[in-house]
Order: sequence, then structure tokens, then C-alpha cells
Amino acid sequence: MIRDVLNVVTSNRGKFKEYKEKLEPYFEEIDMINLEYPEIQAGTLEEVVQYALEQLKEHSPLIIDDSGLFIESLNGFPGIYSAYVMDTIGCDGILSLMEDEKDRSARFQCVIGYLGEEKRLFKGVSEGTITGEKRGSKGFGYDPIFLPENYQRTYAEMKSEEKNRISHRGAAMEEFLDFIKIKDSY
Ligand code: ITT
Repeated sequence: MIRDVLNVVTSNRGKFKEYKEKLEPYFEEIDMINLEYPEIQAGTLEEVVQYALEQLKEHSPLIIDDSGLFIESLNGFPGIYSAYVMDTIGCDGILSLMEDEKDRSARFQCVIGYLGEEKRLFKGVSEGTITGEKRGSKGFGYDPIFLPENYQRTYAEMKSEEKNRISHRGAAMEEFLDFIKIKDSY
């Protein structure tokens, strides 16, 4: 079944492109609402999403997305601070922090918050490693320094369809799609 509208509330065009591409077959219209919504300083992505959903009811049916890069040897940094770290030291800063570091394992996490007929959270994770240098010009954010497990190319060296097939956001979107398909089959 095809639903009518879904609003994706984000200030990040790269994220929106990934949503639009994967969810397009299931909605008549997918709109980006470019809004800076209040993000509380919380311990987890889930807490940030729960709180933000409450402030956005007027835009329902909607999804929001809070994501982060968690680097093992940095005890999970930048994690929930990923946006701030990107705006300040960026990929180059992360590479400097990791200079000479042998353990380069890292994971991306994405939490989707959905507010429609119900409020639901969906989570996706992708495992990988931090490269020694930036590679690729596609994607956004930390994509040039993240090499997903079992792949030889960074996310920034992949087209968004391919990234969507294996990424944290792609996995969270699959969960979301499973949910709406079950709802729509009632
Ligand atoms: P919102 O308006 O949707 O909050 P944002 O860019 O602030 O947009 P997040 O807080 O979720 O989004 O993201 C934290 C940081 O992690 C931010 O700098 C993103 O660019 C980066 N990021 C999120 N998802 C990513 C992905 O799939 N690949 C690379 N970087 C990503």
C-alpha cells in the first residue's frame, strides 16, 4: 500500500536524500522540513529523539533521525556529540586524534523517531573502521573516513543506493518499513 505524505524533519540534506531514495516507493510525497529542533543534552540517541518528537507534533506524520559515530579507541567519542565535533574539528580532527592508533574500529548508529498513528523508535547500526585518510566525495559528514565492514570503499566512495543497502540508516529504515507494512496490512 502507498501512504500519502511523510515529513522528514532535518537540517541535513545528505540525510534527506537517503530517506527520499529508499522510502519513495512507499509514499506519494516525501518532504524535507528544514527545522533546527531542540536537542537535549542526553546520554543516548534514543533520549534525544524521544524528547524532540514531543516538540514536533504539528508536523506529523513525520520522522526525525539522530545519528552518531562511535569510535572504540576513543571510548565512543564523538558519539552523541558527533554534530558538534563535525562542526568544530571535522574529519581531519578525528584523523589527527587517531594518528598512530592501531585499533581503528568504529560504529555508526542511527535512531529514527516516527510520529504517526503511533510514536515509535527504530535503530540501525553499521560496523567498520576509520581510514587513515579521507577518501571519496559522495555522501556527507563522516562518510569519507568510514570504511564499512567487508567493503574496500568508504561510504563517500559509494552511491547513496549502495550506502543505503548496508548502512545504519538503511537498517533503521528497513525496520521502519517493516512497521508500516504490518500496520497497512491490518
Ligand atoms: P539533523 O538536523 O537531522 O539533526 P545533523 O547533521 O545535526 O542533522 P545528527 O545530529 O544526527 O544530524 O548527526 C550528527 C553528525 O553525524 C552530523 O555531523 C552528521 O553529518 C554526521 N552523520 C550522521 N549520519 C551520518 C552518515 O550516515 N554518514 C556520515 N556522517 C553522518
